[in-house]
Amino acid sequence: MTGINESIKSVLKRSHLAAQLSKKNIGQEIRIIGWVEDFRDIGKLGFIMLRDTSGLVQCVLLGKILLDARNIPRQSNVSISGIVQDTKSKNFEVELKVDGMTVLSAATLSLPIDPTGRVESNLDTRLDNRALDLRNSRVLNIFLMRSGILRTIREFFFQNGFTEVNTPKIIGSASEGGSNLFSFEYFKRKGYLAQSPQLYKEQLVLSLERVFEIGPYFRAENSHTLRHLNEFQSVDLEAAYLDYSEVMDLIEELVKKILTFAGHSGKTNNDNNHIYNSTIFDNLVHQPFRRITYEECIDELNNLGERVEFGDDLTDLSLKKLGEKFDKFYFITDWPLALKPFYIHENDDNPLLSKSFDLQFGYLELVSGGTRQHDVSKLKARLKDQGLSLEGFSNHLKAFEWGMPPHSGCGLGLDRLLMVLMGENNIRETVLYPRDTVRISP
Ligand code: AMO
Repeated sequence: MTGINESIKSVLKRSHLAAQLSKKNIGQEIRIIGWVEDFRDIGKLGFIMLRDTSGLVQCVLLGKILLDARNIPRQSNVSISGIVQDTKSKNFEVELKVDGMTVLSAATLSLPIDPTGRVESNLDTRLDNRALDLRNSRVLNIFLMRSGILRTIREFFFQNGFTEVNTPKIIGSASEGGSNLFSFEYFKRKGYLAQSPQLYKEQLVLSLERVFEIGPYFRAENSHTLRHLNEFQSVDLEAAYLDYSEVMDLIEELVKKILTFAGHSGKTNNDNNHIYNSTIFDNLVHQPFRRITYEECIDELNNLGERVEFGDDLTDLSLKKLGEKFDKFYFITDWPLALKPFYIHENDDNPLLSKSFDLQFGYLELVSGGTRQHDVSKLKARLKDQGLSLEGFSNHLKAFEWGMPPHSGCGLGLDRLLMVLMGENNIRETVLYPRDTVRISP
């Protein structure tokens, strides 16, 4: 850093993160930097609980430093030096006997939420103050886990010969059909926010064969549920020469890799405030996910007293019942073609069915995908059947006349997967700055 004198420069250089301290460090002079989570004053002695992204350190204060500490508001950002010593505390392996302390940035005295969670705030207030909310270790852990999962997903795709791509989110016509498109004025014409990268990822298979994209979907749906957002992140894959059952194999392997990562990453910080429940998930890594056809689901639902006919979409209630019956991860395969978007391939033996699947976790749909229609005349017929204009899709359709390989793919809702893994029942908990029908800021 330029323009900063040596002493300031040195207080910005931490020697350790909280979670790195152990008995091995006893007797060493170290420096840690973080925020004051708590301060306990018992007269001649005081304790600061200092938090950084890795966890907590107990800091012991005496004399002049203790007097100074009395004026530091909680959540202030401070740099502390001291000697590591043994501790009587049950919660820590060691503690820090402080010999120097610099307030890098003081917090205001009245904060809008209490990041320790001792004073509870409702979700809306927490989201209105999200940056501060992330100082709560339970909340922070969701996003540390999310970042680790993203790395795991990328590694998986690279190991399997996929190329990462970024497709435009400002587009000139619908990617999924339907009406749930956000539109806006784009230099005197209409622009839309992409509902998914569906058309682009299929076109890219023409030359790249295997692509994946991790990016936002925008859906102008007026849904008010715990599992829908208007902007969410999806992990999309598209691969030449695979059919939908092989895509199911891939996605099953990916989910198991994520479970293995989450199980191993265990506690992401040192204060036990971790909410990934490995006891639920560890066993699932060794079992195949069940694959149940749509028609079997219909039979099952009728057995359970629901009146559902072939061709009906599965309602929330039906999915809840199936979720109770099948539990955890399972695929629902071979949906009626009429329920699926225009780009899904029909079943070779029964044109009323499709080569498609959803991956469920209980009632919650996590992934949707299938074998794609790559015969351009059939694709055109499907677009017409669904009332979509061929002109709007002309750019897309021409790629299918240039030797498009047969291909399959799917999209996985990342925020929903995080909900499942972290035991959250509201998708807003797993997104830093969620966008729903009423929330557009911060
Ligand atoms: P679909 O529309 O099913 O498929 O979306 C894929 C996955 O995204 C998640 N998801 C959502 N998450 C949060 N809020 C929402 N409003 C929301 N809607 C969907 C779900 C879902 O399974 N193009 C296809 C994918 C493909 O076939 O490749 C598609 O968009 O977890």
